[in-house]
Amino acid sequence: MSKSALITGITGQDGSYLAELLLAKGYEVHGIKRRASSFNTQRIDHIYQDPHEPDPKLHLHYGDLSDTSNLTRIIQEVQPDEVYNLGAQSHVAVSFEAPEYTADVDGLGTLRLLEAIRFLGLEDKTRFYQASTSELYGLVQETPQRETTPFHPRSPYGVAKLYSYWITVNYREAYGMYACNGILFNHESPRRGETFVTRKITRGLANIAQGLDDCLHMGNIDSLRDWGHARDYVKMQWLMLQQESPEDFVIATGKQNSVRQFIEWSASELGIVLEFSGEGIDEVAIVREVNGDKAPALTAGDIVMRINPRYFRPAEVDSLLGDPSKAKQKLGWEPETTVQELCAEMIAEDLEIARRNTLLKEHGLAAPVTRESG
Ligand code: NDP
Ligand code: GDR
Repeated sequence: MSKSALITGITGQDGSYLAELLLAKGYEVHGIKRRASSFNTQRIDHIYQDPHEPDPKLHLHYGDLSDTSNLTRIIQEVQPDEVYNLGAQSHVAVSFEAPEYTADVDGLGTLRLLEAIRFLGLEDKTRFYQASTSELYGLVQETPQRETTPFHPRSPYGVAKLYSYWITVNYREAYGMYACNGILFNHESPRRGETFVTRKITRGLANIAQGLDDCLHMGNIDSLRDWGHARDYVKMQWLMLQQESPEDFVIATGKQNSVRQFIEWSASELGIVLEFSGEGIDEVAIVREVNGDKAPALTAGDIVMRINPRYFRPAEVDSLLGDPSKAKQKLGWEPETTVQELCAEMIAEDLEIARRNTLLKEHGLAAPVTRESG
């Protein structure tokens, strides 16, 4: 009998990679998707299986983490061996604008799932993975951050995730459930949402290089992050549920870089040599050289990045660096992709999209390239 898994957030970056992984392992995969007024399944369209065909292995259910009865009904129907709680309002800056919604979905949503498992008497059968985050460390108390580092979240998102972290530990301790937290540091991919910083940069610069946009407007480019590839990280999510007993793990690369560095790498992948000039909110990135044919719209002297206070957060997490020693030792974790390889992959895909849009534009067919804020 194949195992069954339920993924909340299956339409997101991680959900799509995890669904691919579990299908390849022979799982029957169930995912919760939100009702939206337009299609929101682009990231999983390539693995979609027609429910009208016999014996599909991928099933989508309408649902929402704010809806207890809906979650309970889905878990009752699916009787999953594993639940991966990846669904969340996952944007830190947005959480300052929608703190109550974020608390409901990212905090109480986790409780609703755990309580549904318990209420249905599945606590011995169903294993539970909680998508915890390096944002728990916030104002860091120790560098690098490990499983034992104290938490000090700095956003409504971080605080909501803190509740989820502890309620997961609590259900493990109180009811003996196999429930664990993956404390994952930032992980990116070509499927990353367009308003997270790496994708904003790769998509923005690719568009600028092709003449579809003129300038990136950025926030705190001195911010330091430990970036890995989402495809590598979902393997650890699965592995955490395959251990003899449930434990919490930090997943990170152990390497740190600045947002400014990520901008430089992205430009360099496009054949652009950048120079940063000015200080604080007056800092700009100027094109010094253009090599190759990837940036036909640019010439030396063009300004491609400016700082805009709009993208500063009321409270910032300045520096994160993970220590993945425990995962290395117990899960055999080795990140397979370096941050430069990640950046190259993201630029390659965003350049391809920008070139397609340019071609459409030349034929009077282009959909406008949306400038996402965030
Ligand atoms: P995404 O933002 O790409 O995906 C979030 C998913 O959650 C989407 O499928 C979204 O649906 C869904 N969702 C949002 N609100 C609700 C809701 N009310 N009810 C049900 N589903 C909802 O995030 P990632 O894939 O990057 O991250 C996955 C999880 O891991 C998140 O919980 C995130 O907080 C956490 N995390 C992420 C890290 C990262 O660097 N990526 C690091 C550490 C933790 P829709 O597509 O309709 O918007
Ligand atoms: P983060 O990711 O807040 O770490 O949360 P994000 O990519 O949004 O920001 C990283 C850093 O870059 C700085 N920054 C900007 N960020 C955005 N989005 N837009 C900008 O213009 C900009 N300029 C500078 C930010 O201030 C920040 O310091 C992500 C999410 O995936 C969470 O769900 C997850 O829990 C954590 O990673 C780990």
